[in-house]
Amino acid sequence: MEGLVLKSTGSWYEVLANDISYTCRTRGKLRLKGFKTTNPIAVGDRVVFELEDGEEQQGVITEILPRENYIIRKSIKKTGHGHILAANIDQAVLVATLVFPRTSLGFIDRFLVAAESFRIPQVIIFNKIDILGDEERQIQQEIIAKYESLGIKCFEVSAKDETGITSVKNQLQGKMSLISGHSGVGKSTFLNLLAPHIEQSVKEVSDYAEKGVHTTTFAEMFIVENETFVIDTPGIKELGLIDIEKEELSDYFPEMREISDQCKFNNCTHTHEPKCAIQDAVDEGLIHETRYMSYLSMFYEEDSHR
Ligand SMILES: Nc1nc2c(ncn2[C@@H]2O[C@H](COP(=O)(O)OP(=O)(O)O)[C@@H](O)[C@H]2O)c(=O)[nH]1
Ligand SMILES: [Mg+2]
Ligand SMILES: [Zn+2]
Repeated sequence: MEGLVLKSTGSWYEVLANDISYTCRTRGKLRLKGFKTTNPIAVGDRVVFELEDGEEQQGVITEILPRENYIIRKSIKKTGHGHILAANIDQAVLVATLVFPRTSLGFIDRFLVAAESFRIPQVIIFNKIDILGDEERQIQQEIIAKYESLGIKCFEVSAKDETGITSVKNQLQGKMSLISGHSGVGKSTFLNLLAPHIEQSVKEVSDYAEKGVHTTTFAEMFIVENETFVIDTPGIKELGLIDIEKEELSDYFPEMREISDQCKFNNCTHTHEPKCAIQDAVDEGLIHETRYMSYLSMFYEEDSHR
């Protein structure tokens, strides 16, 4: 049988096949070629499994089907190994808020760059528009115009009074989406609205302020409806920028990638070099200054801070 991994604990997996959920384990060593990972199978993997003798809902995974993409970070436990967080993601969705809490542009760019490095299309949902004043709404629309010019779909919603939810539903329909964002932006409220059966616990923002508590600690997939899945991730750290080399960073800023071959030096880092197409584009207003600032901030970041 073929199925989709909804949950992975490391020792057993929840696999969905024909609307039925099976508890599966693996037998022996199961690995995709060329991979050194601490976990062979991740949420989102499509697998082949067979039922255990005499069992109706317990199986053994025998094969992992090739992945469209996957999100990996360096393993903290085993050097030279990766840890796969999720596989086969159709889109990475960031839930952001202009206020309460404020999602910084630097944080948004980090998320976009990480997703871009895994070749996953990005979507931004700006939540809590019900509490924005006119001026804030204006600022938000300018931010949206900026990201939409980069080809990123943006939505303005209020999970509280259910404004703008239908268009987001359409965007998620039939896809496997990874949902991320700071604690308190309203991810759980939003997921509950999409699929009340998910029953995520909603926490007051002030509850988090104490210690940055996370209610979700590992990636888990939820079925919104037939063929529509969301994976709730604990946060941006889970996406991680750890594996991006400085030299390739500008490749993950689409507007920089487009013109970097016009720099005078082919090893241009776009930080101080003369005749740099990217620095020129910033000066001319063709590349947004905040995007370039995000680039510099990621570029100069010490490895230990990543
Ligand atoms: N005003 C307003 N509050 C919201 C909205 N969405 C969520 N909240 C509130 O924000 C707080 C955090 O929500 P929660 O869903 O737990 O955020 P999560 O940490 O991202 O899962 C809760 O008090 C929610 O009631 C919204 O659209 N407008
Ligand atoms: Mg939550
Ligand atoms: Zn350059």
